[in-house]
Amino acid sequence: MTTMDAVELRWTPEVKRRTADAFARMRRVMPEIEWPVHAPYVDAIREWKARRNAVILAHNYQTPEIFHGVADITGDSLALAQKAAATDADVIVMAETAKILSPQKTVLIPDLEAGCSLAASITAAHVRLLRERYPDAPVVTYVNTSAEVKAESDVCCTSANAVEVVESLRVPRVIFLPDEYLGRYVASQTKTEIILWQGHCEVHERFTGDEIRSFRRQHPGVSVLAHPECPPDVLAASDYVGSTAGMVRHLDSARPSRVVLVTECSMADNVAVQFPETEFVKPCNLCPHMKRITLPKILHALQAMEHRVEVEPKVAARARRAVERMLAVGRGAGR
Ligand code: CIZ
Repeated sequence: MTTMDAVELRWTPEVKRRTADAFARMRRVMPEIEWPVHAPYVDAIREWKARRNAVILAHNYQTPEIFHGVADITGDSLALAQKAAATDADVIVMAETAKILSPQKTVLIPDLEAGCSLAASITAAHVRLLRERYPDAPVVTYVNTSAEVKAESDVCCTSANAVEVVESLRVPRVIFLPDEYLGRYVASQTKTEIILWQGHCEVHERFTGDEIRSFRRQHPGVSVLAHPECPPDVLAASDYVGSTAGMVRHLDSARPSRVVLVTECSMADNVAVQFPETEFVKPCNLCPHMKRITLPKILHALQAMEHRVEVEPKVAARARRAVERMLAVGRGAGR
């Protein structure tokens, strides 16, 4: 890096002024005293994004300073995949699926250790064994998996379109990987037989039905929105079940005065900004992997152009077919 490239990370009146728009968006969820810590990074990242012609993707689970401060594309995995495939930026920060869809682009991940318990629960060899065991059943794979696992699959899905993807295949049974609870939820919504795998999201599997009943006792009138990666007793105790995008749509139409989002903790902070009249009760199960992604690491990724996501071209081509089949199904009913 040349001296001209060096970024001074100081809280100055100019930084305050240049980042005022971002703070205005998140003032409901971030104490003012915290902003001077984040603002110099937000300011520097914005500058480096312009230099690199880069876009930053942020899932609904990223922290508010990333989601509202520096992200260009936000939402659930389906929205991120759709929009990342369409961007004309040269550099995309975050997400292997972006590299699968746009192999010619530079895709950076700010922390190589930012994994996922679902992705870690299954390998390509497992998928091949399942295919041998159930040769008539196509494989539907959640996006939270490795490129190698996607490459062994017929089609991918997200929480928002899992039911629609399964039904689009028009077959009596499918293998559904790797989230057992999402698979059980899909089974409850379709006549297609679902062959399950026992992968779990470490954030969602921790919620219990008792916890939901306790939220209701402590916060009378609370509306409970649960993610389908939660265990069945949690879903049974909830008022609404849906993906993060589905939760936002539900909030928009139902406008509850008090709500608990039974999902990753940052989601409530990110959407609270959009629904100022709603009180958000926060159960706060944090994803330790998502939380490895921080503003200083994003800045470093853009400056050093690392860590570059590489997917072996043959694997990427097969994985791309599965992701594109999902994109062709789209959002369906939008759960
Ligand atoms: O589909 C996704 O993005 C995931 C993993 C959860 C959700 O509901 O957004």
